[in-house]
Amino acid sequence: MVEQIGNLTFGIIKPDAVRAGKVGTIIQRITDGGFKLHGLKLIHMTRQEAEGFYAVHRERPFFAGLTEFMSSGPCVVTVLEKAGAVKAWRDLMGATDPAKADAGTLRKEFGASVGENAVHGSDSEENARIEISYFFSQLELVG
Ligand code: IDP
Ligand code: MG
Repeated sequence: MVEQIGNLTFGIIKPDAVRAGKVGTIIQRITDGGFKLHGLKLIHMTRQEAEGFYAVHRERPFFAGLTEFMSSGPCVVTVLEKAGAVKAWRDLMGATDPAKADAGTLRKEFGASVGENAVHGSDSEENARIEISYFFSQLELVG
C-alpha cells in the first residue's frame, strides 16, 4: 500500500450525483478511464464527518453550504489506482466549476454548480493518503 501510493487516489461521487442516479454511469466512466477500484462503499456522512473531511476549507465562505451539502445524502467513496492517479482522476473530473470544465469531464456532464459538482478528487498524493485513511480501514482496501 505505501509502495503504490503514487498510483492511488481518493474519489467521492457526491450526494447530488447519487440522488440523480448517476453512480453506475460514473463508476463505468472510472473503469473505462483505466482506473482499477481498490475500495468502494456507500456512506452517509454526518455534518461533523463532512466538517472533518473539509477542515482545510473551514475559513472559506462556502464551508457551511459545502458541509451541509456533503451530509445531505449518501455518497460513494472510492480508492482508485492508475499510473499518476491523482492527476488522472482530476483530469477525468474536470474543473471545480462545471461551467468551466472541459467537454467530456464528469463535472461538465453531471455537475450543476461550483458547489454541487458531482465528484471529489484528492489534490496531492499526501492528501490522497490522508483522505483514504479518513474513510477506509486497511481491511477494506483490496488488491
Ligand atoms: P476541488 O473539489 O476541485 O478540489 P476545492 O477548491 O478544493 O475544489 O473546493 C472543495 C469543494 O468546495 C468543491 O468541490 C466545491 O464542492 C466546493 N466549492 C469550492 N469553491 C466553491 C465556491 O466558490 N462556492 C461554493 N462551493 C465551492
Ligand atoms: Mg480540493
